[in-house]
Amino acid sequence: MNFTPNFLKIPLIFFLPSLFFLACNDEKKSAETEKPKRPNIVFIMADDHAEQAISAYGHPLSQLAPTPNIDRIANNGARFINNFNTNSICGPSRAVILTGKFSHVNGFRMNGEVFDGSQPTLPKYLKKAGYQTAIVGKWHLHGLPQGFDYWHVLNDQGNYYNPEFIKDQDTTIIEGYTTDIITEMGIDWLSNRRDKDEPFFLMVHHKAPHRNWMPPIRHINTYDSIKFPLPETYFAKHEGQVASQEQLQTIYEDMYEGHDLKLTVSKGSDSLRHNPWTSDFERMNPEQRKAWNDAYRPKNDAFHEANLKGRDLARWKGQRYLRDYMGTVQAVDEGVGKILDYLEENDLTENTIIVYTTDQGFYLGEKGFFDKRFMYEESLAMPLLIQYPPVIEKGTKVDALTQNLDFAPTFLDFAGAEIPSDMQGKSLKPLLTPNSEISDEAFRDAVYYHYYDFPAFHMVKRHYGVRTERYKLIHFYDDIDTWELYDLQKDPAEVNNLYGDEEYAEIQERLHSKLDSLQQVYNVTEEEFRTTPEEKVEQAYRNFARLAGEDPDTYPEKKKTQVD
Ligand code: SGN
Ligand code: CA
Repeated sequence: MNFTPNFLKIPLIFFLPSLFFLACNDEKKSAETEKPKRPNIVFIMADDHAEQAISAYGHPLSQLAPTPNIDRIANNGARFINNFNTNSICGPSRAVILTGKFSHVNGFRMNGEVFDGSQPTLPKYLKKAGYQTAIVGKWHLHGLPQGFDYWHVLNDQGNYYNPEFIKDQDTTIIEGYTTDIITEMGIDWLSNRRDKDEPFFLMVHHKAPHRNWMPPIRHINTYDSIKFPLPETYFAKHEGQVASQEQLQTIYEDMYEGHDLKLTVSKGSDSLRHNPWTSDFERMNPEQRKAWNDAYRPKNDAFHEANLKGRDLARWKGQRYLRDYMGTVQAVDEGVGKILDYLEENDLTENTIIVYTTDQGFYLGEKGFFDKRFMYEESLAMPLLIQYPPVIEKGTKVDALTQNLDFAPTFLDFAGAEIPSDMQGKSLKPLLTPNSEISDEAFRDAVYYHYYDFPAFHMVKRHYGVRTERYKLIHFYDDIDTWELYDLQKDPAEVNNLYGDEEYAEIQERLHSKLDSLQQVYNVTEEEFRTTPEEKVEQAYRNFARLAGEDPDTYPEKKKTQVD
């Protein structure tokens, strides 16, 4: 007997091959889902964004100018509170991030050098691991980006208004405000330019809040009524700190009143006082320029009427600086919010590592300073926030001593790629994984630092040193030879140089030997301590005097007087 009714016979024969294919397909699918999921990585980096100006870090300044969107990353993931750079200056920090190697190994020691783009880098390794790679915004390594499937970068430092961007071999001016343009470029790549089936690595590099702190029109007046607290060390005398006495980055002595502080020549006028690089303002279109002048004119007029002198004038400059700086930060925060929203709306949040950081720390008036470069805390610290919901618990705080050196190994680790043995950093993944075998204390007992960019802008002497959880030892060399030692627990503002203090003799010795051993571990050779010929130092001072509109014969001497 045939139990199969005739009407079913034909269709069954007809469908058999398709059923077979379906079964195979299912098998293929399950094999695919078993493949480790490679997370996407969105790396957002600002330029010169101090921890003091990110509200997730809790500093009083930032509470008056909060960054709610950047804080979303901290709340959803981890906040590193002891993350440092290895060389506090833009290009070198970027080179360290790309290579996972110190400046003396990747070869990019100071701004103005050309990065050897042929060397292995993070984007190249990620590409090999199957990632699509892209960078938009500030590059500043001279030479064109390599290892990226897509890049569209600012020409050199870039400008705040209507900046020039380079893509392939073309340089074009893009109308608008830099931070907004860079955010849009990032979102455009995410939505229109990538292959949606592959994991991706996107670097969004902002220019802001870099000098000369020009806020977008919508934030020109945002902080007018806020009185930011100036640091206790605003009028520091730098006793026992020779390099600090000789720097040229004191807000009330070295800022250009036009270029930096947007001060006009007189009441009622819109012409700026000392303004060595006119193109920052001249490149605005008439509409931007009008909105700008209308906003600054009444504030500048009030300044002229007040006729401030001495410390009052110095304090006024500090306020103007902080208000402008925070205005540029607001646009960065809004941009971060847009990218986070985009990722959420497109179901990308679960499988994307989102990072917020900056190329180095920055002074917001501590010791009277702006800029960075020094191995002191404000400049050495690098904010670092990371979210990745499948692994990192919300509100994680990492105390370990970490560095930008660790970024490349960390991303490769999360991507499931091998970490090359010549990378000098360590993956941060264990610090982010709950109940992992490594404690914050065991991760690293000291960080090594070396700054080379002298003579250059701001005249910060060459120096290197070591920082442990509690102490810091620094050697300034080149045209000086001085050591500094700080007890960060007792003196977080680093105003008491304890080098040579009997009470600290043993600690000093321990730090010296730690420094020696780190130099050995990281292959630092004698070659690193070559000094600059005297005539070059002298020439650089004279050039900066000219730039500042000062008399080259007396400029360095001026540094010895403080506002009293
Ligand atoms: C510019 C700035 C300096 C700053 C360097 C390096 N002057 O030259 O104040 O230290 O960049 O900054 S500016 O008035 O032209 O902006 S870095 O972040 O790129 O290293
Ligand atoms: Ca920078």
